[in-house]
Amino acid sequence: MNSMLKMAAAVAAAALPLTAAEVTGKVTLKGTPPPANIIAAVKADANCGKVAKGDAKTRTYVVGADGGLANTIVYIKKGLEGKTFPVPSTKPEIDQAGCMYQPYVAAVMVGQKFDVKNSDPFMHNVNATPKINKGFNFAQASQGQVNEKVFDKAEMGIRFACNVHPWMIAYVSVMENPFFVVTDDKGTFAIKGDLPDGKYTLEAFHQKAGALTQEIEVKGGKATTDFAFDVK
Ligand SMILES: [Cu+2]
Repeated sequence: MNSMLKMAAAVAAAALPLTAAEVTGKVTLKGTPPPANIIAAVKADANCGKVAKGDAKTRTYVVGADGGLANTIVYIKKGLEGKTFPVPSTKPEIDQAGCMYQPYVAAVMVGQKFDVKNSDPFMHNVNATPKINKGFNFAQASQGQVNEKVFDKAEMGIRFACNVHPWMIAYVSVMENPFFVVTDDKGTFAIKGDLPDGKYTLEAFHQKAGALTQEIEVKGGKATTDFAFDVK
């Protein structure tokens, strides 16, 4: 191979990850949601009261100053049928800290392991009640205890609850492909990965506000779109 051909081959190889894509945008909530409630039971509880940091509040709608809606899962819902993708190498953590689940909303891919942790120096109980997947219900008696879990079927909004502290709730969604993300506290999202150019249905899913879909086209690895939910 002459040097020009070698160079051309090297350039082609370097350009190979052409599918590295980014789907970005913002999720907002129109109108004014009901205010978050202070969960007085946290401070009133003999154990929780010792570890609570500030006032624990309900998280039905977590909205930023400009209407940005947090805790919304944005993901590619259609357009990838028949394709398989590797499970993300990251291992999300669902923590119990200050008698609240952190985060309130999480998403994992089918087959992606995640940790359930107890950061508090007393017992919590983790009761996951899926409709499609297999549920589990176990105690985490000691501080720092970690249990690894995995779901093997796609399912949105699996409820996690603690039977010791009834206000402790979290929602975990199990996604079919790795192209998903949970909006941050400004409502923004950026789905990154080896997503081929093409047309897709993008869905924004919020545990209370519901789901909205948009047709998008990823071109040159880029697409951007916004979602606006009504208060429900
Ligand atoms: Cu608990």
